[in-house]
Amino acid sequence: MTARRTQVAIIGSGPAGLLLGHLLKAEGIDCVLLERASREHVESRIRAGVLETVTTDLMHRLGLDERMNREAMVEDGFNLADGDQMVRIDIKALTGKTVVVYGQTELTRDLIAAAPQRELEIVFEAGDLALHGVESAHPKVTYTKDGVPVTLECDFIAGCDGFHGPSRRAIPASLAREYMHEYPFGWLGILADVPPCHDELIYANGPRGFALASMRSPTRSRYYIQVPLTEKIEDWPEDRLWDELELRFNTISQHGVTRGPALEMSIAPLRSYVFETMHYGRLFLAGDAAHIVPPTGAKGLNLAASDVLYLSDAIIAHYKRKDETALLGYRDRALARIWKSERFSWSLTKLMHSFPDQNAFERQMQVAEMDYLSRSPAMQTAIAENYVGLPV
Ligand code: RFL
Ligand code: PHB
Repeated sequence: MTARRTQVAIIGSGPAGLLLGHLLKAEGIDCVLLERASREHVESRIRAGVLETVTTDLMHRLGLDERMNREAMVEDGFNLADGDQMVRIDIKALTGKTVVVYGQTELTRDLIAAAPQRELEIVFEAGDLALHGVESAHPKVTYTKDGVPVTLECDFIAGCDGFHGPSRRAIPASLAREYMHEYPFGWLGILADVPPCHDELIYANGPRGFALASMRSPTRSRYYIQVPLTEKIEDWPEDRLWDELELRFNTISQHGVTRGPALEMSIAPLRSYVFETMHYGRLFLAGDAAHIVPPTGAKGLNLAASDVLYLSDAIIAHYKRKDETALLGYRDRALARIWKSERFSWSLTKLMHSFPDQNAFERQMQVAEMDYLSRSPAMQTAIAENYVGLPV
């Protein structure tokens, strides 16, 4: 048995944990990241692609933006299509802001690569992790590393361990409230080294369901289509997916779909979820550990970034100024932004997908909303300001 001590034990090395670790370390606060998966696994997960200013600003603040500045694609707008009708949302003209396309995979790699020089310790393959005494002033995390049991004593635990991690379960059910909304479909994604079909993202609805044309670079495309939850990846040979994407995008895109071998294909279910409370004793939750949004609107990673901005501010105030106000206010500050992102992601999901039990009236509501949107600068502005990210 090994015993160790740190100031902040951070569980999970996804974007939330990695950003938090770097932000605390930059202020001289001691922390250790504990990650169940291997470094290779964490660095190869394909997830988010669109970053708001809150996320890119954190990378600038950390001085870890060099590759991002070079490689990220700045997006001035995106498109919402229904059948052959396409509306461009000019986010730059409407809000003065932009978003960037830079994969979560790349962001994660940059944060992991910078850890040794910043003396940020990441323990990969930390097994059997458990939280203890989170309600006390002396919480602990136990885990095993290479078969050796380790006890890590700390002042605070940051639960950044995603939707399936153990942190949330350390909060007594009697003190928490869960809100869950599940959608009757998932997204099947494909990543391929082919040029994107359009210069900006297209979220497309139609009789065959939702599809998204996204990208990672001028030579790498990311596409998704809506699939029933019963479908498996084996049901989708690559050619079947490319045929479907051609049907959806060839008539509305600038360049048409280019086919190529898949680098990755996966299916993700869509859900909306909020766990209130994000704070119990010395445990604070951030990112997907506390909330999930459906990916329509690209909010998940960016919400993890705003949580971490608030939480790091609060922990820094505790250590530097003995000021507890921000720690006590963390939950409410984070939830105010989370609920607004939940609302936006839910409403865009409802507008852009074909629901299996949708009746003719509900379909007409989508048609009317798209028609209104196409003519109303006010509604386009409302969508644009949510898409670029609400103020932090
Ligand atoms: P993560 O990334 O899930 O990281 C949690 C980490 O905790 C580890 N862990 C444990 N570690 C130790 N012990 C345990 N027992 C553990 N259990 C779990 C896990 O291995 C993992 O490394 O959560 P985090 O950091 O909160 O980050 C959240 C984001 O990853 C997520 O919100 C986004 O990927 C969501 N998302 C998108 N967000 C955007 O902002 N823009 C997008 O364009 C976007 N597209 C997407 C998405 C998510 C998708 N999927 C696959 C769900 C597209 C897709 C398809
Ligand atoms: C992506 O490129 O993976 C992506 C983009 C926008 C979304 C979701 C995912 O809304």
